[in-house]
Amino acid sequence: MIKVAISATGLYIPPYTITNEELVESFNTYVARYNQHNADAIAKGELTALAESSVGFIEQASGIKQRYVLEKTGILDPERMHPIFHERSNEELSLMAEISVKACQDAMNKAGKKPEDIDAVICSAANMQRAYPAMSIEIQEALGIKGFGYDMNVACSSATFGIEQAVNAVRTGCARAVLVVNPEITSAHHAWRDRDCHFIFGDVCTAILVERLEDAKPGSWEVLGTKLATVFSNNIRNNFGFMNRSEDADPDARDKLFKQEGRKVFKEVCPMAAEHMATHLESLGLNSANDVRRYWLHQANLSMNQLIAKKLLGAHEVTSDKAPVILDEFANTASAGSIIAFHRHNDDLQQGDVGVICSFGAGYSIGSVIVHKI
Ligand code: CO8
Repeated sequence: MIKVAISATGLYIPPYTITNEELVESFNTYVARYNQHNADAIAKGELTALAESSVGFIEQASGIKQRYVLEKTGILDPERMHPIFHERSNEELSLMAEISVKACQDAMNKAGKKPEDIDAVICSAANMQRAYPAMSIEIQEALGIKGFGYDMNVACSSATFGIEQAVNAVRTGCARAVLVVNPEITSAHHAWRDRDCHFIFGDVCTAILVERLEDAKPGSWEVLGTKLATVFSNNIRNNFGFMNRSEDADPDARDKLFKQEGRKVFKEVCPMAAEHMATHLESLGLNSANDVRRYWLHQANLSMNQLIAKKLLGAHEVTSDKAPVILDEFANTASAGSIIAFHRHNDDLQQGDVGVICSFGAGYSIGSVIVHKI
């Protein structure tokens, strides 16, 4: 079997930030207007008054301080509360492909690779902009890459699941090098009017270049193993889909956007993720507390990551050196979170160091990638 490495990652950061203060001000204006508009019905007990959000709650409950977005005026407009994107013609590059190309070019430049060195593109994200043609094929064409492309979606675990497919393609000789790209335009399918979750998400795009170890530069990361797991759960769900029209469903109903039981997710996913990584490490003869230099974890909630890392390390405290945090700056970026953590925090490690990239989220789905610096 051919040995495989992650030789570079790329990151595209959208142009706008929304701070918690800006978000809460807009949300609370929406709440005040709603309550005023419905004052009679609320007084009669026919409707429940909406409650305000608060910056203090958001930071204490999640660790998120701001998020990047591709468009901010529509999100912050209390009459709209979702981004304004202009429909593009079929002749123009789609928005999802545009940000993907930028992240892929960043990864290719870092690895010193040209389009002719790459044989496949996997576009793996929590939502696709359209049904077909596959986003990956448009990205492949825009980058000038030959070979093949396909799309996949495993929500927050899309990137790690995509890495496993890329690793297998290179390992078995199907491709010399594969780009995995994760365009996460979460702002377009987020429930910005829901107090329980309006602060959670941000937009971003990450890319990962997977290639033969023998072709990778020193400083790349050999993939020692990948492990995927899924267990069905309705606790994170979005019912938007192509059947909605034929079901005569309301396209604006609350269940057609991201929805979650945050507490249940927290309680159920933390032990599953810790157990998953510990077992995966053990299968390679590695110990989760002593042999791992760094954990690049999915970025949904700061306390969640601290709890998982404490279990793995058997420690009372977890430093950002052991489990770096990027969600304060980016919020939850679905599948891209653990890849941003890896992208931002792997250069300082030494040859021989072992690390784990791990995602966990809707499905439930968990994916871990154990790597070793060459
Ligand atoms: N402001 C002020 N107070 C609030 C707010 C708010 N915004 N929201 C809730 N509260 C109040 C509640 O009313 C409650 O009050 P009371 O105690 O009086 O009833 C109190 O705060 C506590 O509420 P919660 O129990 O809901 O708060 P938690 O401490 O559990 O924190 C979190 C909520 C932050 C959501 C937390 O549960 C969490 O992060 N859980 C993990 C979630 C997670 O990991 N989800 C993964 C989803 S991501 C994924 O899989 C990708 C999906 C695809 C991408 C979709 C893109 C759009």
